[in-house]
Amino acid sequence: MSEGKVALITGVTGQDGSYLSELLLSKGYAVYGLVRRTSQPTLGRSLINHLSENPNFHLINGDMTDQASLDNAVKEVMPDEFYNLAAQSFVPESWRSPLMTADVTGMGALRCLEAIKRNKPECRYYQAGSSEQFGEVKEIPQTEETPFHPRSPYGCAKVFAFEITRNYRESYDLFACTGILFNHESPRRGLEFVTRKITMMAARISAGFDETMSIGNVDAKRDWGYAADFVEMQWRMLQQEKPDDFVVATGETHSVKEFIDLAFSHVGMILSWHGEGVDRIAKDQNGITRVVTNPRFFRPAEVELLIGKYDKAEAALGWKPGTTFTGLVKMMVDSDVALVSEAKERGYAPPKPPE
Ligand code: NAP
Ligand code: G4F
Repeated sequence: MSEGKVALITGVTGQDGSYLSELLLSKGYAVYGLVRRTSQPTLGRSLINHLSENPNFHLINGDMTDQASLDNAVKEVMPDEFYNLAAQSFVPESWRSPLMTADVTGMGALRCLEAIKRNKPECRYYQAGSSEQFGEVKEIPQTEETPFHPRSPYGCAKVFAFEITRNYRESYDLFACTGILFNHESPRRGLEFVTRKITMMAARISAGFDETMSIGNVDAKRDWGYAADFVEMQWRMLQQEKPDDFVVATGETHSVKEFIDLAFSHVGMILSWHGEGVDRIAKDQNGITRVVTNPRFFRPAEVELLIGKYDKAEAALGWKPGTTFTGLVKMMVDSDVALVSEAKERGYAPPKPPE
């Protein structure tokens, strides 16, 4: 059914881009990934290194901030489907670099839509929306009908991208959809995000590379799913008869503290928590402090609670999440334990989350 289709993916070097490329290649697509030029070869490309020998996988140069490069990419590739996954996607960075975030994450979506409108209007477009659009949530759980109240420049940029995608659908009859995706994680998640930071630090601490982990707000709650499950829904959204927007979530919420407890217990450390606020710490069963709170990781405005309802996705597209919270945490810890032990055996330093 998908045989012979051509897909263009922005953000191909990221977590979702790598899983989506694998999925589309397995369905017989020719996949073109947009990459930005860097002065040095970057390790960031490593998530797609394993695809480089696949004759159906190609890279094309371009940048989300440059309309001409997106126009050229569409003209050259003439895609049947365009997945816009590129973004400045780290929420704290969006307060440090709000204009760049608005440009890449918000205006970038508009540039993609313009490139399609001008060069291949029948191309189907997927926009990577975010549960950060809900921010200070107006109802629990959040659905496609829940009003937005973003809490960061990143969230604001994603709201703009969502609205302009809907507007281009309504104005120009483009087949353009947004998936409002809740947090999704994997062993390929960037080390700066809290889940991967926790799993890598649990692995490093258990192997003796570090003694403690510094953390921010452990009371924040997220609806965490598995990235490989979620990219399946990105593809399904472009296979439906009419374009529409969907929440993609697991329907469960867990705190950062729960994630830490589970990850550390998986490497044999049973934590007990002491103190409040910035004095909060966690000790292991031997009385050694393993987690300390660092105000540096608190945000100017927090999203305290996210939990999504994926009923529409299940009813219309038959999608539901396949991986449990516990399964996800253990998968990520096991992967980082393997990475750390390989580094130890071969005598090099394992990767460390940014401080
Ligand atoms: P990610 O790992 O941070 O990947 C972001 C991608 O965007 C990278 O490939 C990056 O390329 C690319 N990019 C950044 N700036 C660019 C620019 N100026 N021009 C071209 N490419 C640029 O993100 P992810 O977790 O895979 O998420 C994919 C998308 O879903 C993002 O839009 C994110 O905001 C959204 N989202 C993610 C989640 C989640 O929980 N993961 C939830 C909701 C929505 P480089 O390698 O060159 O940096
Ligand atoms: O892992 P996070 O940085 O992800 P966040 O902010 O929820 O954003 C991710 O999910 C969004 C979907 O809702 C995406 F759109 C976005 O691109 C990104 O993928 O933080 C999760 C929570 C926050 O409440 C944060 O305050 O963890 C809390 N946290 C506590 N300590 C920490 C830390 N976050 C990070 N990154 N580092 C900490 O030390």
